[in-house]
Amino acid sequence: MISRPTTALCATGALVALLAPSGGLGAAPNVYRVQLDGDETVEQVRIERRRCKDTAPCTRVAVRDGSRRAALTPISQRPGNRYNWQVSKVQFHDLTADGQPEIVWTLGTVGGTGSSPVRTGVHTWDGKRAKQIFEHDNGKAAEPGYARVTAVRARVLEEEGELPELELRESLDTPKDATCCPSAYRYTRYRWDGAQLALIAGSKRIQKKG
Ligand SMILES: [Ca+2]
Repeated sequence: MISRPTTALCATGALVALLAPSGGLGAAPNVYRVQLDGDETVEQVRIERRRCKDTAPCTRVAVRDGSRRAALTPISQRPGNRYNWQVSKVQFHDLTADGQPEIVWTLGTVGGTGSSPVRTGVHTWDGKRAKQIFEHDNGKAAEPGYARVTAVRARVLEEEGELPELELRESLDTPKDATCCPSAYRYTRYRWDGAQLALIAGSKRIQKKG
């Protein structure tokens, strides 16, 4: 069982820091140069801005590999919601243990609050096409005793000799809680099973805040 980030996680973080993102979208970089498939060409993972009627930018994650381009994430939340997405975080971790990193992304709602939709996903890129191996939407099935699920944080736990694990932390609110300050967190962990990042049996735990 992995309970905390290790030295290996630090090494991965250093790799991403060397990718020298350029440009800017507010404070966030809009282009990461990263080797995703192991061939000679280094890919670009871009946070692309798209037209929308919101006052803040609507953005998506896309890959450029030579002449190939692929959008990984949507702009609109329709048909489920009338809102639009904004990329809030992009991370690179080798979750499938094939020696090449995957793209771990988190989307927030444009102009959203703490209770607005958040989506977390993971894509692989093999040089020809993207394949989504994980998706999670917040707001699903609050535990008994809690009214709602709000914020989500994703991080990757790595340990020498083990498959990395994607850990999600969701906020569990009671009716009295402001969305800033949940009463508890729900943790779940996911691991590559050869086809997708699957929920690790028994990994769910509820941690009440003291
Ligand atoms: Ca490449």
